[in-house]
Order: sequence, then structure tokens, then C-alpha cells
Amino acid sequence: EKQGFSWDKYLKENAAKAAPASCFKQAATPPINEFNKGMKVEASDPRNHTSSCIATVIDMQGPRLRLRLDGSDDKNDFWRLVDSGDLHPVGFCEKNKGMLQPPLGFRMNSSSWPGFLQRTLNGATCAPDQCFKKEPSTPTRNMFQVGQKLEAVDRKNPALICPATIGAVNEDQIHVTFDGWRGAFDYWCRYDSRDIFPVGWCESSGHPLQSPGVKASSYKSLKVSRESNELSVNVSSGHSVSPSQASPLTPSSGEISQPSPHEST
Ligand code: MLZ
Repeated sequence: EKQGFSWDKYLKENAAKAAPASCFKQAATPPINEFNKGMKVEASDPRNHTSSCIATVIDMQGPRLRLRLDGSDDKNDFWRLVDSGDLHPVGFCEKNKGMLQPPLGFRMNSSSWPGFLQRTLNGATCAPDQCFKKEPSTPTRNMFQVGQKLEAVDRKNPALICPATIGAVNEDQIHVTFDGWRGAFDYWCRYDSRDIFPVGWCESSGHPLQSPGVKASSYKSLKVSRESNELSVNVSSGHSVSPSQASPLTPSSGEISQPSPHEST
């Protein structure tokens, strides 16, 4: 029998529906990753989107690359899909009459940039053109609906993709809420963000998928019967907390916490 988290079972247990694949700016079939660790690419600086920098592939997970800007520290790594519009082969910028820029926070004196650039590219392995896949087209409008399930990058731990739910929709924005994590990791993003994926994407792309957290989702699902003075808490994951486990009425923080091995962030 298959180990670990199963969307099939989870959707049934929670009587939930997956957001249709057509809602997402993602390829119908996840792109193939032909990069290797150590290869160099041109990437737009995530902290300064107008500048093109040299980056090195530090790690990979399915079709996602962990990148580090050359000349930057190891605290600002970022992840991009192999079909990200933010990535280009080395030489792209020059072909388009642009200039490669030092990353924000370049660790040397800016006058040493030209020399640094030459040294960093000297003898480097630049990722060949065929590694870079065409960016998928953008859905014409926001078609997400509240309650739909998806897989989403945890932006506080961007190596991770986790089960999530559309918590709200506002014009071109969606609220991504992480199942079982009480809001600490939730974020708003555009409907065409590359950080969100249809249910099943991790499995079909060979990327690991986290299991939902084990915390009560929020007081939205807390039902209190004042008459009987009975407390019952329904957790989005389908578990329920008995009155003896839960704290008494009138919570102060607005959230319930269950002791769990996954408490830490
Ligand atoms: N630091 C946490 C990771 C939490 C991931 C949550 N993703 C929605 C832990 O230790 O478990």
C-alpha cells in the first residue's frame, strides 16, 4: 500500500474539490528538468526585478531549481521553475543590448564587479538553451473559487510545496491558506502566480509534497453551544478536538493550539 499523504483520500474525507488545472499558469504536463547542479544561468534579481544577474543552480527538486546569485551570500537563495520567464541562457542579456548587473547586496566593492563577472564566468558551465522551457500561457482571468484545494509553495520555506485551500478571492488575487497550519504561512498572490499548482502536480512532476499540518485551522470552525455549555471543535483536516483537549470557552488569542510535534516553524 502507498505510504504518506493521498489527495484522493483527503479530498473525499473533507468533501473538498480540487481547483481545475485550467485556473493555473502551469504547463499541462510538468516540464522536464534538464539542468544540472553547478550550471550557470541569467536570472532576474528577485530583490531588484529590473536587473539581470548570473545565478548558479545550487539544488533541484523535480522541475524546480534552487538558485544563488553569483556575488551574493547564501541567505538569499530562491527557487524557480525550469519554465520560468525569469530565467535565460547566459548571453541573453548581452544579445538584447543589456548589461549584467551585480546582485543587490553584492559582497564586494562595486568597482570590482567587471572583474568578478569575468572570473565567475571563466570556465563555468552555462546551462544549454534546451534546458530553458517556454513559459506557459496565462489564464485569461481569475477562475479560482473559495474552498478549492491546490498545492502551493510555502513562501517562508520555499523548498516546500504543501496542500492548501483557496481562502478568499479578490479581483486578480487569491488567498492561499495552508491546510492544518492556522494561518502562519498563508499569503495573498495573483491567480497567475508560478508558486501555485493543481492537485497532483507534485506527484506527476516528481517533486515531494508535504502532508497537511496537524493544527486546528481557526476559530471559524469552532462551534459553541452556549445552552449546553458544550464545546466542540471541528478541524479542517477532519480530526476533531474533544472538550477536554481544547481550552475552555472564550479563547483569548483567537486561535486554538493543539500540542503537536509540528509546533515549531
Ligand atoms: N518549520 C516548520 C515547517 C513548517 C512548514 C509549513 N508549511 C505550510 C516545521 O518545523 O515543521
